[in-house]
Amino acid sequence: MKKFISIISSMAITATLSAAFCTNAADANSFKEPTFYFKGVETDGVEELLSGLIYVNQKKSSTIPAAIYIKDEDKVAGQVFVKWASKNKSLELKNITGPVAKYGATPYKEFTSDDSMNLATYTEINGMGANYSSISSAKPMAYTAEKSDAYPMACFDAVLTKDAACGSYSIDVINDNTYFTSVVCRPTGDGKFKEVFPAENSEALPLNVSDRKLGDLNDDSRIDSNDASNVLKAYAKNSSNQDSGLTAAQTACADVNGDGKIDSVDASKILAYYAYASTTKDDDIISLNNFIKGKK
Ligand SMILES: [Ca+2]
Ligand SMILES: [Ca+2]
Repeated sequence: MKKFISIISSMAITATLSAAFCTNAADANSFKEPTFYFKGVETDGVEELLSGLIYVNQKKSSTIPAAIYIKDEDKVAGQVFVKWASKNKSLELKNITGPVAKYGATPYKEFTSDDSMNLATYTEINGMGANYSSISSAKPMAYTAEKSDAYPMACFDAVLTKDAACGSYSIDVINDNTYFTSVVCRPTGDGKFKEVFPAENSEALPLNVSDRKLGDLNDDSRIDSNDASNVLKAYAKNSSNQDSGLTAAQTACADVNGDGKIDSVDASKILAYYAYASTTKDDDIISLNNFIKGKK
């Protein structure tokens, strides 16, 4: 009889454990998948527009400092393998470093120096990779600050070659063959883990490259109603399925808020800026981009 009771109670324990496991498994499936994104760093000739798009005036600069970040709201990452590339060979990825020297720390406490994660450059695909892999990863890596993206995972330069054409470029998180991006997650803490491949949900870094100032479509060094009217003409043509009539350099500089569209919003921003600049002392005039971003 004693033995019977003992079997019953062990069955009850088993039932309780499997119920607990099911709850955890459901949580594991409902977590927010980690994603990656980039930020460009502003320098002379390199501007981050309102949308996050990077505008490059290639007369002033051909080097765009950039960094890649992980967004991991559920704190599930035990190991991170991220790879990114520029498909256009006229935008070369170079000079990868960890974030410590530039930003003071890494996203994860387990990594304290720029040598403590694996960083790689893959010239054959014009790509790069960072690997945060803790040897004992029975639990998620701990953040250095409050959020996973308080510090970048890696820093690098995107460099335009001398013959780079004006136009749109992009740096993408990739998941091709051996160049895979994955995050090994440990959401339950019970030794079970899950691997996800967040390349498709991650945000690319779009860049527009031109040989002139943002918004200066006719390249006369002034941003005024002529530029606004050129934007409106292009918008009207695009709306009726005609060629915009703009060159690649003009197209790149016409999308002044960087949302991927050339439309009346861009024209009205240019006109508002023209009005502002006409009534402001020369020394006090801020850039069109800062004006659009509301910095005064
Ligand atoms: Ca102009
Ligand atoms: Ca726009």
